[in-house]
Amino acid sequence: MRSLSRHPLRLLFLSTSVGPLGSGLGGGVELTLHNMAKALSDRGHTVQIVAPAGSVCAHYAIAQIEGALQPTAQTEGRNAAIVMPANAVLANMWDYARHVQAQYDLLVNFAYDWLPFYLTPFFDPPIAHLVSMGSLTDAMDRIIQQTSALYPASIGMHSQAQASTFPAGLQSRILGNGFDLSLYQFCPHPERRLAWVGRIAPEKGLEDAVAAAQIANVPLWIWGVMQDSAYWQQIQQNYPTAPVTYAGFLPTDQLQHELGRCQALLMTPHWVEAFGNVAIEALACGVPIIAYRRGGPAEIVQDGKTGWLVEPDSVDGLVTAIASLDEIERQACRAQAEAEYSLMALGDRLEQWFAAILD
Ligand code: HBI
Repeated sequence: MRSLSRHPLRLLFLSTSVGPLGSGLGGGVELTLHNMAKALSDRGHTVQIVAPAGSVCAHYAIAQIEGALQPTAQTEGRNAAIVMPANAVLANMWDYARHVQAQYDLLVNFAYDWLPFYLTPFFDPPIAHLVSMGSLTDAMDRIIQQTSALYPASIGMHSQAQASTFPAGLQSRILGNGFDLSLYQFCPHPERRLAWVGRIAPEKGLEDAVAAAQIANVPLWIWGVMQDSAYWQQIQQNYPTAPVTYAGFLPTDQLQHELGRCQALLMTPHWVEAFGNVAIEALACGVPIIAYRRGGPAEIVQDGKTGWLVEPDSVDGLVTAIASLDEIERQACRAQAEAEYSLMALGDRLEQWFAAILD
């Protein structure tokens, strides 16, 4: 087996199929792929990316593949059949991989789709699968289970909560995530305002944060893609006098500047968030997190030290936590990001994962 420290690996990253890298259509997995490429190339491994045409990812080499984008898994029903559009970019990406596979030690799949899992036994180099969301459909549960049974070390996930949404017995390695913390500035003295960051959509539970801000009478600033404007209109009708400002979608460098000047980040998910990248971005700026005890964020927040964990769906719990923010040291938040979620920490976890697969 190639020992990682002496022999750098030649890695082929196969991106999500729902949109070109840089379009935002791939959501959190775009940031995850970029951070993993940086963590691994920083320590000498070579990374080649395969992604839908029109992709951009810093200075990494990208094979741009034409074809029809995949429908998003989270909009399919639990018992949805597997869909392969004509001239599917997903199929074309894996046909490209078939031709170049001999040049790589390991393939890493970032698509939450049936085909890459099904193809695993047909390829010579091993395939590591980064599963980026919780259980969504029976077909995906089955093929992930079958792949894990054949290749026990091959399934990677972000959090235990995410892994627990899949049928019992599925073996997976919990990777957390990692960020280039030099992009995030620590802010010791915030303004009197709270933050909420994410897609404006029902599963994110924005209405609870608005209700809490109204009761606590603290301004709430909201950043994120306006995915469901009817939902946002409904919130404004239900809370006409709430002290809230919707400030649009910001790229990382501007977001971290605004987020850093907030007293806390409110995380109010009504679904099981696989991880919660924005929680780490907040910690990196010294911003405490107030989150429902649900999903990935519940494994990130150190209750009472880097934020407060609240009874799920309890607005009163959010209000009590807002009143207790002065007990949290902002420096402890930055320290946790550096200890657990740096690119170095992620790189170590990835090398351990790859070594387990290559054994
Ligand atoms: N849906 N079919 C499909 N394939 C993906 O790779 C995919 C998706 N929906 C969302 C998504 N990826 C990413 O935005 C999340 O993994 C973050």
